[in-house]
Amino acid sequence: MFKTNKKVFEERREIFLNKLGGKAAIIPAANLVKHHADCEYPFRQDSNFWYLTGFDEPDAIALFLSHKPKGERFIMFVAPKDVMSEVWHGFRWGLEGAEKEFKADKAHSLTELRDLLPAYINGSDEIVFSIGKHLHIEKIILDIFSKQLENRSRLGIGANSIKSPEIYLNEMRLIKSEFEIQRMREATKISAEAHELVRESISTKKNERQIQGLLEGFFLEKGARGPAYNSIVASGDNACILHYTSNNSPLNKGDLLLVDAGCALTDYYNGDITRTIPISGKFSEEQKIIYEIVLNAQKTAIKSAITGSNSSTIHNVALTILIEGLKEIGLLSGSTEDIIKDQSYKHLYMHRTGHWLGLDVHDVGAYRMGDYEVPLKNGMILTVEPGIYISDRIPVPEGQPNIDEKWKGIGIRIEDDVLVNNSKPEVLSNAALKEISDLEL
Ligand SMILES: [Mn+2]
Repeated sequence: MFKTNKKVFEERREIFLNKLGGKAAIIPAANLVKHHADCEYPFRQDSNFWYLTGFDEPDAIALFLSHKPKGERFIMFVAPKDVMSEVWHGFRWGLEGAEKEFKADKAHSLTELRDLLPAYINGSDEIVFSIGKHLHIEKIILDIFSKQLENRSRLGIGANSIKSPEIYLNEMRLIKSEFEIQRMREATKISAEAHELVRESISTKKNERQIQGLLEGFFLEKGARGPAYNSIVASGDNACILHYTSNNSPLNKGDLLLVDAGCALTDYYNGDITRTIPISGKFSEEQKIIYEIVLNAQKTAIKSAITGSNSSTIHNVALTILIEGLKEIGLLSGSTEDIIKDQSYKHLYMHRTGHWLGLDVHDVGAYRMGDYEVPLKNGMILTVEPGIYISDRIPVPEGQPNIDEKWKGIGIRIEDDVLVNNSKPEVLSNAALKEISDLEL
């Protein structure tokens, strides 16, 4: 029964309705997903639905009717109150709660959707609905749309297309409001503290799973909903598997431990932090050399996360430093320009340097459109996460040096969450230390 700041959601709906300008939007909540037999995964609300309603129940449908007069524009279809269902599955707000607490202009039972939807949508210029994502109600909406198309040729009214709500919502969600920035500070603070706890406790832990337990237990203890994504706890060579989540290997003293983990708050704002630390409390010579290259790339890339810059610039800043560092120790050869052009670094660095962060871990919003790079603006939050992964899984590209055994099994990534703020990027996750002197005992 999560209550939240109603004003925030009201303001967002107002902006969204203005953007819709005559269109009718249908935004469905998430559904429960089966884990096995009759057990479900923990419920995770749809981010767009949450962003506009703050309503945390499955299956609901929200309508945004910008073609209707004020007071008839925000309609919710929800599960009605039901004593027996609530005894089994928990509290529901019901129709009255949807109107009183969540400020719906009108709430209906979900069972009425099919009958009432056509009249609500009638008179709008266009229907706004995400095709392919909500198959359980897509047929109802397509039926209404095709009837309207038929009528349109006779009556001259009715929707003439279906548009994606992402056009409007991605743009809104990409820039974080003051309220959202506060929530992101909280999510990144708890996430950063969890990484500190891992470093402080590592000498008492014997395997990756215990580290995962420590992290995720800490998230819950601090009142978060849980991990924002499957925590990656990867020791030694496991760190070269980018999305390693088995987390079941023993911790060996001479290895590094890469932890990529963050919490999700009860209102779904996420942290996303990676730290790589020596399990024994001391880097080997080779580990330290690679770590210094990645750290230098990461810190320099963060400095370029300023207003007017863009995500490709940040990536290229990091990439150039990684390549030059790898050239110096004989793991790459040739001109940096050619290496970038031929992508002959990709056996050592195979991902981009960051992504937007917010209600989704890989948050919504374009990075570029064709050749146009989306410029960074104040209030955007992104991760900066370069890495180097040395293994023999990917063949060395022609013309590049073979990898000496002494480097193999080193996987390092350093990731922070950065708020764009004029020329002074703010590292939200800076409570998680990353200097070599901080990581060594
Ligand atoms: Mn990330």
